[in-house]
Amino acid sequence: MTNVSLVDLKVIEDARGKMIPLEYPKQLNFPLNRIYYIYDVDNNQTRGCHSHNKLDQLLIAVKGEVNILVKTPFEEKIVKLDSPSKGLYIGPMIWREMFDFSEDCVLLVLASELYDEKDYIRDYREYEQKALEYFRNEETNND
Ligand code: T46
Repeated sequence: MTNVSLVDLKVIEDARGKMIPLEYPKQLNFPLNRIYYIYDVDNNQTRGCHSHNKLDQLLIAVKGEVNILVKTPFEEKIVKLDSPSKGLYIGPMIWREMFDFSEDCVLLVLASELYDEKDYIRDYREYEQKALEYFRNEETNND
């Protein structure tokens, strides 16, 4: 799916346990400017329900599990994040919804930009219009 990919993160393991380093540009495809983490979310809550104009993000359930719906006007899928070694890259113009958080879930998010409310598209109709234009331009640029 355009601007979405599930990444297997390389685990460094020895007798003392496991570690996953994330470094730009080796394992991260964008320079990191912000991290945040989401936790203590009730199982009946849905978060997200928006898109970003520009932002690149990598989502990792460092503990527990959560489902992520990623959607464009043309396709959608649900990705289960249930391991600290799975990362979900979400680029620009992807609608996302996070739901079915396990009680112990800690969702870590690495982001390419500082927080900017102006980058959010929180209305689905507005998203759809902008996304149709964005993906049309992407197609033209890739011809
Ligand atoms: C995203 C998904 C995966 C800040 O002040 N700074 C921040 O860096 C962030 C992320 C949020 N906030 C404020 C803005 C809101 O007043 O925290 C409040 C909750 O944010 P929001 O409702 O946008 O949270 P989610 O879980 O719906 O979405 C978040 C990110 O905002 C979003 O970029 O892609 O996680």
